[in-house]
Amino acid sequence: MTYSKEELRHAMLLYAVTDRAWTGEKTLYEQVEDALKGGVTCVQLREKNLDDEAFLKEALEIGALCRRYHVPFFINDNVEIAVKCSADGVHVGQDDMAAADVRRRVGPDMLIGVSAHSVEEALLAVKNGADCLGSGAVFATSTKTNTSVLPRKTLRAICDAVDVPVVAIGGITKSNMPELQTCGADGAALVSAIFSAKDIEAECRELRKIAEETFLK
Ligand code: TZP
Ligand code: MG
Repeated sequence: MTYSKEELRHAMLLYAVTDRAWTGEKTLYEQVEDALKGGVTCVQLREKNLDDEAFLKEALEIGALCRRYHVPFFINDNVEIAVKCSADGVHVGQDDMAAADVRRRVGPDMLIGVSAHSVEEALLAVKNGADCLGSGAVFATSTKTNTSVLPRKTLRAICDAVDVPVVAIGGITKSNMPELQTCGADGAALVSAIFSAKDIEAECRELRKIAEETFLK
């Protein structure tokens, strides 16, 4: 599946980044399906501890699920897994493979997302082939340890500097999402607010409504 720039911008609206910390009663696959039913517009599979065989198996299954819902599917960090499961995209941080090397490895069609914490990082990522950016943490978070809060001014400057879609990430909840209204981002990426919810589908339905009010108006 290829996505136009406008489709990719829309995909940033409510972007679910997975975390298996809250699996148990349900599998990650079931949780992702609940999130899709609730209206998430993009899914990123983020696995920090799975071996490659288990990661690939899961990526193939969840990737197929996302395709059924016509929602773009990204793999976090692992370019080889992204290629093997024909993901729509791969998302890399500043400490992972540089965007230009990722582009050489994945070819012209796969979407590349890059984390950017400054205008310089954002411009370089786009120059090197990034299709979309993730910027944060916009609020304090305990989901990722090696991150600090990005000043709202910097987020605004990043969004102004690039013409690729930008998704805000980090500590976003239903109650603080509206604070992002004027930052220029195209949407919100969330981990714990989605995957720690008791009823993920209902939670995503509410988050989707707030995301539309925040980012589409
Ligand atoms: N990158 C910057 S903050 C973050 C990532 C992956 C974690 C976001 O998780 P949460 O639970 O939505 O704060
Ligand atoms: Mg990373």
